[in-house]
Amino acid sequence: MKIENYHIKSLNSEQLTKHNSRLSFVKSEVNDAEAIIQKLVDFQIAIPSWALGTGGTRFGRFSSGGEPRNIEEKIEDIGLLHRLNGSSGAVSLHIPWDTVENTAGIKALAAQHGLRFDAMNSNTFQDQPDQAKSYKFGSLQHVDKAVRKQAVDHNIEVIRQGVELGSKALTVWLSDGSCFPGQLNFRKAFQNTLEGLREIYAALPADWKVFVEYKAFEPNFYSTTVGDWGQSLLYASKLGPKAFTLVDLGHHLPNANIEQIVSLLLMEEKLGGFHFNDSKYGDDDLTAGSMKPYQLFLIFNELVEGMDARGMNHREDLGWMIDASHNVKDPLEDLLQSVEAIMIAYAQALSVDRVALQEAQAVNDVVRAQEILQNAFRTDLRALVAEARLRSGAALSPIDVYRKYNVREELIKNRGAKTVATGL
Ligand code: PSV
Ligand code: MN
Repeated sequence: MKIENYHIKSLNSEQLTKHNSRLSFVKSEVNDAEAIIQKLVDFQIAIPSWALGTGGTRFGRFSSGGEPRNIEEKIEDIGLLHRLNGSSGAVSLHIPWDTVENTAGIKALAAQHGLRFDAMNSNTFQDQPDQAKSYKFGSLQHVDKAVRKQAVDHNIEVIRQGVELGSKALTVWLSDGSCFPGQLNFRKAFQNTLEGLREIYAALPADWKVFVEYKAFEPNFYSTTVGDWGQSLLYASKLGPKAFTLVDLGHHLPNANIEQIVSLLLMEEKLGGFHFNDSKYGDDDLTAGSMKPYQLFLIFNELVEGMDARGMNHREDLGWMIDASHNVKDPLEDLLQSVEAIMIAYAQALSVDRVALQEAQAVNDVVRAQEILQNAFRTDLRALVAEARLRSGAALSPIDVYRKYNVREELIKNRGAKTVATGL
């Protein structure tokens, strides 16, 4: 389904009067609205190739129909999102789910849609049909050197594919760990993993980064070999300056203070990137901002403060990605909602009165500090995000355009009702 400029313009013009009155109200509420709008225009969030199909659980998977059948169709779907919101200009691929045969063709297609390739993701948590060794008992941590070598070689192959596509980063998420006490020698598992990561690190081109993603549990339920930010930071520090920690919001134990984690990682110059999602219980793969929007804002508050303290470029210096694909919504509508929630949290964080906050902190004025943060959170900045979209030639209301032009129905007509995209 191709959404043309005139589709977007036609709905935008119907919604413009209302938008302008909301915008002028917000402009009267926040300082320097123009600077915030420009930052929102610049900000881009990568879409994971595996979120374009409906996610499943171990109990079942219910397709929305019209799911992309190949990498070309995945890029078309992400191009559509980017056209609608102007903020989804990058794609994050997962190998081997998205192994590319025709690199030049795929690059050209992505460029046509204004997309670049963000971090590449390796997969040593599943066995592939043609694979010699099994990852049942882990990959880089494995007691058998041949399994470890196979996992290292796979990661090096992912880097090779990424180089061809113009990506600049590799994300390594390992499901390695153990399900029962006594199954694993923790120290040996750590050392094997570090050795493997060092070999992968050595294969990185000079301008590449590697992100070490951590996760507390699942699929292993007793220990995880990269289980928290401390372990990830330990690996990243031992590896060297091209290695960073990646924070996936769904990968913490309940009530973890993620904003504090982010602040300290930034301080240590070891925060590499993000996987955004939301959750109530664990790694629930829910739409970003759907459960804990205040937490999302607090995370962005630390990000903006920490990046500005180091003079970092908000758009370029960290990898911004979504990692969510749950089981009931239309995946494209869900991604539009996630991007919107991330942009709102970013806008709120940009609007925080930092000077006043520092003053309140300096005199232990706890009440004032809370007022400053909650004032930013409770001011409705959606019109600023919509204005940024308008200025990028995108839709004031992406979901309205998507629904008005029956995108899902068209996709089902073209691709079929029973298609299933690769992913989990
Ligand atoms: C693991 O739960 C994870 O967050 C990693 O980023 C994987 O690459 C991705 O999900 C797979 O869906
Ligand atoms: Mn993730």
